[in-house]
Amino acid sequence: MRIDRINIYSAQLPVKGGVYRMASADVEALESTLVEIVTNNGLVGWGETCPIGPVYQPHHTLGARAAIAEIAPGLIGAEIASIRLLGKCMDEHLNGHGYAKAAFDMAFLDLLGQKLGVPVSTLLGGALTDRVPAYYSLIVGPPDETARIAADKVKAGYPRLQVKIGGRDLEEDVAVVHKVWEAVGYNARIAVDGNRGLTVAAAIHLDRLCQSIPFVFEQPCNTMEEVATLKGRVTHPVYLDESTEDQNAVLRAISTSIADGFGFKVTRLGGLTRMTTVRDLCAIRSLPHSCDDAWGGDIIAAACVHLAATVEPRRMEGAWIAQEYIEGHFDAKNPVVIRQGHIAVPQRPGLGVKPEPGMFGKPIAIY
Ligand code: 0XW
Ligand code: MG
Repeated sequence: MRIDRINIYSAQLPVKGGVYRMASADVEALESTLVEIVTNNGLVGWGETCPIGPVYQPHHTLGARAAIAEIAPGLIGAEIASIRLLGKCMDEHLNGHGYAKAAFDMAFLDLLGQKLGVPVSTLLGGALTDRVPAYYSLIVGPPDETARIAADKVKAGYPRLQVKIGGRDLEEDVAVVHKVWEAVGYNARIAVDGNRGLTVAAAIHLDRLCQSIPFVFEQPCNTMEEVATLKGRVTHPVYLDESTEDQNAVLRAISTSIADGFGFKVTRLGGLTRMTTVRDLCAIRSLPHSCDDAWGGDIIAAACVHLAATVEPRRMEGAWIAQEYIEGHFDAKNPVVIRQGHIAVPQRPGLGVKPEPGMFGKPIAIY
């Protein structure tokens, strides 16, 4: 089975509700990039990459498309058999740019899964469950309203909440953490996500002013070095998200004990195949982590869920998918959906989702 043609599509994903607000940026609409690989035996595999704007991390839509243009011509004619060989082929055409390579990696696994008749979770080592927990991300907002939404989401079945803070007065951030805790208590686990927006001083103050509330503190400060200085000065466990720029950053964070857990993004780490390495490193040190992506439709959602299914449930912090913030699905027949705060793992061969034919219009590039 060889690669005959690669079609690239663009999909607009406006934010349901108008704006998704984080300390680092407000976003109103995202543009996803879809990779469709057609093989000589007629199989079709899909991949996707969708940075959440140009500021959240050093990724952006046009960057992904430029990287894809470097990589795609070199893949034509390649055999879909060894995922490692295909990864090597991509590296020989472009150094770095894992978030673009991630879309190809998804499509390779989708094709191999279809060829072998197994779901992608099997190719990633095997599912441990057929249903993974999701978590709800509460954007930076007024404390009372945020607490009300938090209570509703826990009632709807979410086992975990992520409360966004940062980019405003410390007083409001402290208030939102207290109000969410009063509203949900032990009925949900809580992560407080600073999205790089707090100074070390602000992070220490927030930690002290919320001392008795059991939450994990996600990416409070901008750099891994700033976060490292929190060790021994804050009482809450500290997780890294944006700082996990690649496998090496994760290795450094684990080996120097900077992080007590992680918010992982599949595309940022370079794709599902590379994620299996950091998943296994985390297993060695009993470190919890999520399996998310920054944004995206059903292709990315399926990728996150397949991976999440292979993580030991006691360390699984949830799969975040953008469903609550986008309208509709790429695959209306077999969508990836959150029900009672959990997501069923697709059981069909490959990723298990297929965008409706023609739904993205004409390709923006063909190789
Ligand atoms: C909640 N997320 C997974 C979605 C947005 O991309 C932000 C991100 C995070 O945890 O920072
Ligand atoms: Mg985060």
